[in-house]
Amino acid sequence: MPTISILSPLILLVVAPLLHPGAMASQQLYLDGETLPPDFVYGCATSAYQIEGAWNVDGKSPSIWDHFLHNKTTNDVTYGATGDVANDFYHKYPEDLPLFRNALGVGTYDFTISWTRIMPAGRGPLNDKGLQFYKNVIDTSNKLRMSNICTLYHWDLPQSLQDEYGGWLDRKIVDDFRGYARAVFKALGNKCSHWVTMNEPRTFCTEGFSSEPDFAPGVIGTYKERFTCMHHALLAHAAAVDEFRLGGYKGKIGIKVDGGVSLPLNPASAADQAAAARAMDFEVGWDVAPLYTGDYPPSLIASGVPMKFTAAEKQLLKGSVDFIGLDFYTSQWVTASKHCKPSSGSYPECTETYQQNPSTLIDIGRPTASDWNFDAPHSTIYGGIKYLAEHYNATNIMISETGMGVLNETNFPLEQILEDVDRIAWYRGVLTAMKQALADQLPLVGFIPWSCIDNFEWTDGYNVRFGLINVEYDGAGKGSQKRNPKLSGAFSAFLPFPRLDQRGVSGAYLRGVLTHGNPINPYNFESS
Ligand code: PNW
Repeated sequence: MPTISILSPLILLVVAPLLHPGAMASQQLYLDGETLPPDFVYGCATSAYQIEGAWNVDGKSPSIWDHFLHNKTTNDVTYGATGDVANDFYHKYPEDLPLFRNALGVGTYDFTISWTRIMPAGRGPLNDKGLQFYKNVIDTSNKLRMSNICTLYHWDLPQSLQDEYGGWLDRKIVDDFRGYARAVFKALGNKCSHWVTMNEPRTFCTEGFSSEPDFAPGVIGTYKERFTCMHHALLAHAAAVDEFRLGGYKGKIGIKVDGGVSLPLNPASAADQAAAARAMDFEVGWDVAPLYTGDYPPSLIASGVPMKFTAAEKQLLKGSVDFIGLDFYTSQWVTASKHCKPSSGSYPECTETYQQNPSTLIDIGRPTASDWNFDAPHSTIYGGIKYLAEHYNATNIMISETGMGVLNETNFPLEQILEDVDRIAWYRGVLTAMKQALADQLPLVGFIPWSCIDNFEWTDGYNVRFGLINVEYDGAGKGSQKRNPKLSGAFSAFLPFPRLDQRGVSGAYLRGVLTHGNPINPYNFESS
C-alpha cells in the first residue's frame, strides 16, 4: 500500500533510536569523499570535572579533584583556577548539545559521569537530582539524534573514599567501584550505545602518585604506589565489565587507555629497539595486556612486579573489552638508560625519552603547547592502531581522544582563535593516518576528537585549550562563557581555508570531511 511505503521511512526514523541507541549515529560518514563503514563512530568528548562546574550543587559531594584544588598550598594550576564553575555545563547543556551536534556534525556525544554527583557518599543511596542531570543529557542528545558514549570514571573519585581508606591504594576500591558501576548501569545501562569503565588508568595512577604529584589525590608515591593504583584500577575495570555483562545490557563496553607510541631513536640499534619494545610494554601494555591476555606483559613481570593477579582475576580481566579506546596524543623516541638502578627515575622501565633527536636536532613532530603533545600522526595514530592490532589482536579500536593544545589561546584576538589553522593541520594529519589504517584493513571503528569544547585542562587550568568550540573566559576561567565554534570543528579537506566572513557558523572542517561526501566544494553543506 502506497501510504505505508511513504510513511515507513518516517516511522523508522522515529522508532529506530528507541530500538538501539547506537543506531542514531548511523549517518553515512565520508573521509575525503570515500565512504566509511556504516557503523563508524564519529563523536566528540568532554569530561565531568572539566566542564560541568556546579561542584557542590544539588547534593553533589566533593571529589578528589575538588578537594585537591581547594586545598593546594602550592597551586600549580595557573591563576589558581579550579573546575568549580568550568563551562557551567551542568546548567548550559541545553544550549551546548545542539552546538555539538550542529557545529561539529557529530553523531555521538562522549561524556563522563561524576561519581559524587550521583552517589555522594561513594557508596549507598543515589542522588536523584544528579542522576536526573545525566538522564537529561542523554535524552537531549537522543532528541538531537546523537548517541552517547558514557564513561563511569574520569579521575574524580569521591573524596570520602580517599579519606576513608586511601582510594585507589586500597583493595576496597574494587568493591566500591563495582557497586557504583552496578547502580549506574541499573539506572542508565541501556541508554548508552557504548560504556567506558574508566579513562586512562595509567595517567591518573602515575600523575596522582608521583614524586611530585600534580594530579589528585596528590599523594607522593613510588613505583609501588603507582603500581598498586594500576592493579586496583584494572581489577575495578574488570569488576564493572562483569556487572555490565551479568546485567545483560545492550551496548558495548570498553576502556580508554593512553600512552602514545615509542620508537627507537636509532632504528638500526638493537638496544634502542629493545628500549622501544620495553617502553611500549610499560606504558601501553601495562594496562592493555591484562585486558587481552589476563596478565601484565612478560617484560613487566620479569622486572619484578609488586602485585600479581590470581587465576580468577586473570579470567575476569582477559577479554574484558568489547572495544578499546586509544587516547593517543604523541610519539617519542627512546633509548636504553645507562646505569639504571632501582633508585633511578625511569626504573624499572629504564628508558630515556626524546621529543628531539639529540644528534640531528629534528623534532619527532610539530611541537605544541606541551611536551607530550607533538604532532606526529603517522606514528601516533596509524602506529598506535597497528601496534594494538598486531601485539594484542585487538579488534574494535577507537581513536577515543586526540587533539592539540594551544597555550594562551584565550589571549589571541577572537578572529585568530577561531581561525585555528594549526589545529586543523593536526586533524588533517589524524584523518590521513586513519585513512591509511582503514586502507590497511586495521580494525579502526571510531574517532572522537578531544574536545568538543574548551574546558578546564587540569594542571594547565584554562590556559591551554583543546576545544573545537571556543569558550570566552580568561586563563582563570572568568568571562562571558559565550561559545564560538572554531574553524577546526568543521574541518575541510581543502586549502585555502575559507575566511571567517565567508563561511558562517557552520563552517567546513571535521564536519565537512567526515559527514559529507563532496570533497570538491567544502562550503556546500547542509545547515543541520
Ligand atoms: C587526556 N599527559 O589525558 C585526558 O583524558 C583529558 O582529560 C585531557 O584534557 C586531555 O588528555 C588533554 O590533556 C591526558 O600529561 C592528560 O601526558 C595528561 C597527559 C596525557 C593525556
